[in-house]
Amino acid sequence: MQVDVLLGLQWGDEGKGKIVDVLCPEYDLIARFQGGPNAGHTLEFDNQKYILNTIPSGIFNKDTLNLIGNGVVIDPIILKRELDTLRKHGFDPVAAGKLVIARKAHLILPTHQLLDAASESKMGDGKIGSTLKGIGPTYMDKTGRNGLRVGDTTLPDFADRYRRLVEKHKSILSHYGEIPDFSEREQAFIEAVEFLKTIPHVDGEHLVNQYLKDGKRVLAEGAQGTLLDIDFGSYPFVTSSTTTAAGACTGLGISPGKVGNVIGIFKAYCTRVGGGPFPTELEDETGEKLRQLGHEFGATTGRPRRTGWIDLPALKYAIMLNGVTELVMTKADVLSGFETINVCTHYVQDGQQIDYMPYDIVSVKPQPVYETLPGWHVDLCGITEKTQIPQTLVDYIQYLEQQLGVPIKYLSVGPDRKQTLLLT
Ligand code: 2SA
Ligand code: GDP
Ligand code: MG
Repeated sequence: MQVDVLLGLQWGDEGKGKIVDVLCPEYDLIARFQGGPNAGHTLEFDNQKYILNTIPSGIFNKDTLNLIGNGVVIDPIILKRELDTLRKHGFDPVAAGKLVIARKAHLILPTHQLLDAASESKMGDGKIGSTLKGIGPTYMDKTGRNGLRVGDTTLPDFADRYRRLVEKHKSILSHYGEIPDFSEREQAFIEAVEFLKTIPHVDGEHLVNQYLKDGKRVLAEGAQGTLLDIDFGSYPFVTSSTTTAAGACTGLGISPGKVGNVIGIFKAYCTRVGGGPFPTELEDETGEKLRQLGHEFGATTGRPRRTGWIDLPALKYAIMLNGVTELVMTKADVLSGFETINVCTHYVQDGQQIDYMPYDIVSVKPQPVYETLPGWHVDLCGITEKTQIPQTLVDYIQYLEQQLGVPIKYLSVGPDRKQTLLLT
């Protein structure tokens, strides 16, 4: 058996949570492979909306096990809060034995968040627009070989290790100015670490590989999106993890040969939250209309998302980097309110047409070249059959498939899990 990988092809928030929830009955294990509580994965069913930050999106399916992989960074306080909220809604994945954590996943400390905020406060216009969850500093400690891991929490000297790392952070923070009081958050952290011990810790790499050996089906769940990848995103306006398919290998402990289908998700238009280049951004009434109709506000921070038209050079790049084998298009319903739809087919830079994202995209700002296509003026929210899809949307799908060279397998026409159509 192989691991299928599901990930975002744009700047995140493509609807990964919803689609994992739709697909998870086909899988025995859902494994998150990178990112942390910067992510907000939204799921809707039975008139209820859930936002998951750290917990994989297979959690509502009673037959699926969920693994928080070694590539994820975990804030125990946020994870505890997520589980408390689920419990209030009648779901207790820990009691049900449906949630396990990789011992090798790194921990976000309260001081990582302070470092994140301190770093952003000094960036001026170059601010990344981080979610301030401490993601960057935690991955820095991981690669700097200073980090604390989930498995460390059960060691007798965990308190000493914690203290040593906090002291290091304090000495860095002192260069930024006065260190804010974090005693309350530290207390919450200590309590949440005790709680973390009640969730089974596993060697995730053995678990995933054993599942494959046993012929079980595994889906790796990505967070953020390809254009936020630490290597291939619009650096430095990126997150601090590998958001591409390669991240599933390092973030779970599987070999490249064990990667099966790569399911790439994209919105029928495009959004970005945080700083950085966005060639097709619409900073006008049309952009505002997209934001309002698409409810484009950060699932974790509530920040308004920047909006724009779909960007084919960016999508082609993402498909190449990930080896995407099938596509899912979400939020087609949001475009129902538009007379015509623009598709960016190329950019113009220094008077030349280019069809790729240039290295200096951050400073040079390539101009998008659009093809205008007719819209569909049909409310899609209630459609349940492929045959009900309006012809202009069928044409849009076929146009994208032809441009991108990969079939669109699912079409999502609303936030609810039922609002999903199988196309192929
Ligand atoms: P960070 O916090 O260090 O990872 O931020 C670095 C950049 O990555 C962006 N980023 C995101 N972009 C889209 N969605 C994300 N999750 C939330 C959501 C975002 C929110 O689901 O809506 O609520 O604001 C996410 N997480 C990180 C971030 O904006 C920076 O540009
Ligand atoms: P993720 O981070 O990729 O899981 O996406 P988010 O949950 O951050 O953002 C996607 C938003 O779009 C959420 O509010 C979803 O409920 C919503 N959504 C997902 N698919 C669709 C769709 O096809 N149509 C509409 N209108 N909303 C959708
Ligand atoms: Mg999101």
